[in-house]
Amino acid sequence: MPPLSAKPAAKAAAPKSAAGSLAGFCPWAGEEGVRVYLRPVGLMPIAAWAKGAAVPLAGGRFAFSTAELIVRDQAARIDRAFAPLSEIMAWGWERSRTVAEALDRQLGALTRARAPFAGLALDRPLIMGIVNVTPDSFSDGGDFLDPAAAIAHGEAMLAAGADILDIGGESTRPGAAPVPPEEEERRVLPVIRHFAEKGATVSVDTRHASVMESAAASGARIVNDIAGLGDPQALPVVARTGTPVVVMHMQGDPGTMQANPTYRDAALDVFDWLEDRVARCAAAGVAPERIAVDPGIGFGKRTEHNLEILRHTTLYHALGCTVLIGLSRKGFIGRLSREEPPKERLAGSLAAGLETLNQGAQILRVHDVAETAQARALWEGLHPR
Ligand code: HH2
Repeated sequence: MPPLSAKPAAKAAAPKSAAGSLAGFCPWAGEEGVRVYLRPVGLMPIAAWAKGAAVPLAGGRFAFSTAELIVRDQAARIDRAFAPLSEIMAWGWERSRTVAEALDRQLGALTRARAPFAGLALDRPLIMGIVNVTPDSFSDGGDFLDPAAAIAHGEAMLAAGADILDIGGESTRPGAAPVPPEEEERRVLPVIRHFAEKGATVSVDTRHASVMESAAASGARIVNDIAGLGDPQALPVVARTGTPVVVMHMQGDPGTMQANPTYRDAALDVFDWLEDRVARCAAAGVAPERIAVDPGIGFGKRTEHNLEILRHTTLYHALGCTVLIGLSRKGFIGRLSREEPPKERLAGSLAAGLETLNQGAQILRVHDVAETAQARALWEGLHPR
């Protein structure tokens, strides 16, 4: 092994430029249609910010001074480099004003402190407990179809530390058949009313605008839409009711999404798609503070797509919204392990969930609230504010 002080040869020959090691990086970055992305890496404790060594990540417990700079065009070209932020910003100005401004916008969104989401402070990771009032959900179908069972389950989740209850009446597992909105309402509204009357923060897990509207009227404070506001009436309903919204990415629809999902680059394609949805929301008067973005683990994604997206969790903070991750008990956990059935995927769910917390994710959507709350307590102890 060379001595630690040995300097790489390339460093001695680096050209004199404020962009340092990036001086010759990606000469085509200023061309029309090229996109740049910033993925914070090497996260440090937030105390590094007070010491002036780094900038804060989304107002949370981490700070960063280095990022992966990713540049790609509309075709197949993609370049990646790791560098200090100061070099990345200098490089941007050396390429073009448009590149520099795009980087500046992303850095602003990455570092901005986050307002509360649906009235809930984001000073600790939030736990969204899943209440599936369905006969056929992939991991607990039929367990809570009866409203009394769903209510008892939600009560137990609140007692165990859930910050939000996500109540859904349609399974979206791969191959699931759609449920008519009237049936969905029949399943979820009594449960939503019960928890709203208790003052709990309730989200409705639906892709149907009519269900969003009736759920909001019944006290749901958040709309969670796996179709990313695909129903043409969904965005108008969200804008009109003033409800905060979870915008999730899905490729295709549940019936066919796992047939042959393809991406140029999964993490970046999902980023672009979410960015477009956030822009559409802004145009309709729904500000980023009212939006949680979710890359949609398992929705039209193979195992390697899911892993690539999870590795890039910090990238999504550049959208300027809350970041929500739902990976609890999902199929890729079994595929990476020993093909355990869904109810035996808790350890993998916690391991991957903690990995996303280590990248600043603000909300975890989970089936196992008590166990996640214990993991969060440990995580909070290890990462003081
Ligand atoms: N995953 C499921 C359902 N809704 N919403 C968001 N925002 N993110 C997710 O990852 C997500 C979601 C699937 O999980 P589950 O509800 O347990 O299963 P099913 O759809 O079979 O009811």
